[in-house]
Formats: sequence, C-alpha cells, structure tokens
Amino acid sequence: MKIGITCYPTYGGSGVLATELGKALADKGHSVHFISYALPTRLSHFYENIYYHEVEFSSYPLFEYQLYSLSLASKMIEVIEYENLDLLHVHYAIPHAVSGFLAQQILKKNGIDVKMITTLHGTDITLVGLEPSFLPLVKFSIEESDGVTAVSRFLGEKTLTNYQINKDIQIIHNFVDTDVFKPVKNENFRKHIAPDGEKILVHTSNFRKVKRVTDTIKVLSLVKEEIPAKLVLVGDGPDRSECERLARELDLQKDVIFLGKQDGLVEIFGASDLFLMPSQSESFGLAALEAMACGIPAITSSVGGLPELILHNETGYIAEIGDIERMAKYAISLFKNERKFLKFSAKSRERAVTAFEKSKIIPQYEEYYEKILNS
Ligand code: GMT
Repeated sequence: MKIGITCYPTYGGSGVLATELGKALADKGHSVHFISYALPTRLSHFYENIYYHEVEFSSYPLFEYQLYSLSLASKMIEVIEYENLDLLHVHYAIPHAVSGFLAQQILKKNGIDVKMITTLHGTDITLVGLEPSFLPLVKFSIEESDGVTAVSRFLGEKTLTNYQINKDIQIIHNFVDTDVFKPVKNENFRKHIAPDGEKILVHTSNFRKVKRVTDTIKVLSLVKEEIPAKLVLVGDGPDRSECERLARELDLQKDVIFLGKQDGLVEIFGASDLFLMPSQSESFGLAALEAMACGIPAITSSVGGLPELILHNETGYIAEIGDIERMAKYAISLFKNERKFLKFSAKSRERAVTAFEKSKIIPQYEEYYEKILNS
C-alpha cells in the first residue's frame, strides 16, 4: 500500500505515534510518505520505504501570517498525484484533516479519488478543537473523513458527545515497540544523577499547561520528606520556566534535573524508578506506556484514557488531578516496599507487551486501511 502520513513533526505524542506507525508500516513493506513542515523527530536515520516531503512556506509581502494549512493542502495534492498514493492518514485533526479534505476535493476534479483517515489524538478534541472558532471545522473534518480512529475509548466517546457527531470511530490504542523500549540498567547515568542511591522519579512531556509538570516537582518535595529522591524532567515547552522557578522556590534546584528534549528515552528510563504523569487531560498517555515497557511503574492522574492503560495497584497508581499528597504517598509506598516495587515493575512490562505491543496494534491499522479502501 502507498500511504501518505501527515503529523506534527515536533516533540509530542501524536507526532511520535504517527512516526512509529509509519516506521512499522514501512517495515512491513508499505511505502510511507511523510508530509510535514519538518522531519518528524523519531525519523532519525534512513529507513527503507520511507519518504519525506517537506511543506514549503511561500512568503509574499501581503501574507502577514504563514498560510500553512493551504501550503500543506498543496503539498498533499502534489504527493498524492505524483506518488499515486492509495490513502492519506492524517494525525491530529487541526489543521491536517481540513487540509486533507481540501486536497481530496481538488483531486476529485482531476478524477483522483483518494481516501482520508483521521486519527484523533487528544487536545485536538478535548481542548483546542472546542474553541468556538475551531469547533465547526473540527466537526466538519471528522464528519467528512472516510475513516476516523481515536487512541482510546475515552477519546472516541468524547468526540461523539462534544461534537454531536454520529459516526463510527475505530478505537486503536497507542502502541510501543517492546524490543526497543525494554528494561535496561543504566548505572552510569543513575550514579551521575543520584550519587547517593536516591530514588529517581521521571517525567517526559512537551511542558504544556495540560501536563501539570509543576505537580511532579511538588510530588518530589513530599517524597523527599521521607525518602531521598531526585526528579528527572525530559522535554521542553511553555511551562519550563515556571517549573524552574518552582524548583528554586522549594530549594530543589539540585534535585530536579532538567534534561531538555532528548532522544535517548530508553537510556533515561534505564536509570529511573518511577514515572509521573499528573496531567489535567490525557487521552492515552503514550509516554507512560513507553516507560512501562521499560519496566517503570507509573503514577498518573485519573483522567481521560489513562485508566485504559494503567492498572491501579498493579502497574502503578491513579489519583485525582492535583492530588499531590496521594501521588507522593503512592510513590513512597512503592519505594519502601522493594517486593511490591518489583512486582509492579514486572507487571508494567507485561502489560505493555501483552496489550500494547506494536505487533498487536499495527495489524489493526492495516485492517482498518483495507476496510476504508474497500468501502
Ligand atoms: O496534546 C495532544 O493532544 C497532542 C498529542 C501530542 O502531540 O502531544 O498528545 C496526545 O496524543 C498522544 C498519542 O496518541 C497520546 O498518548 C496523549 O495522551 C495525547 N495527549 C493528551 O491528550 C494531552
């Protein structure tokens, strides 16, 4: 199959998922054409069957703002026509599904009928998409997509109710490559971060408000009242300065290590004990899944699709949004009981392998592609 994939190329779950999907499909012999404004972060080296088409920005004195959605639609048309694509799969509704729809309509006039599948990832439905100016566009583009998938049951249901849409939405959970994300021991990094054997909490995100990264620092502060611990923060984004300010205010600047954006997540998880995801809203929690595959239990908020991933009291714990005390209590209970911690760690890995391994989820996408192409 020849598939066009459009996603955000930046540090974020939807782009990561789309890129991993493209890589997995290419491994299975499909031709995958990424169409985006930059090379997706996880396309770090050459992969057979993967092609990249960069959206060019046209600058003209009259255009005070970049016309990205239109440039994207133009590039989609060009690639679909030239490469003879069977299918366009867009990730994150805004603006990708709208650009895709436009491309489809224009191609139809040239006698080319290409199907479009939209995968809904999270804030495209739960936050940005609900802004009054975007809502009609999101609703329209979902209704007009030939197929729609959502990354959790929660997100599928939210889409139908929030946008009053009557459509079949296929639920396909996030996945992880458990041959890549696996338990490893990174003693060097552990010693570097925690020279006195402190426990290591870890969080990775794009530091947006919705991630509540400051909560991870507050949790660390409470954990430290009972157990020596450090917090490793991976990623960057608008809330990073606020986090740095809070770490200084709580006198934790030596205990909170800001690594910024990093590719080597497996190595970082290999030196970590516990993953924190205290999000305000989280449609699935791909980063938590990747940590679990590395044998790292996760403590998360109880929002969105997280209960579809985390087995409370088995692979980690779930607490109410903002319940810092409870999250800290859970962390301390795991750190104080080595047997329980090891059990949670093994169960986390097992859950990643049995329920969300790449080889189980990719065929679901392939079957869905076939279904839409034959519809
Ligand atoms: O924030 C988003 O909705 C965008 C997206 C991203 O690019 O960071 O994240 C979402 O997609 C991931 C992959 O499907 C999910 O695992 C994340 O839970 C989801 N993030 C949120 O819902 C906040």
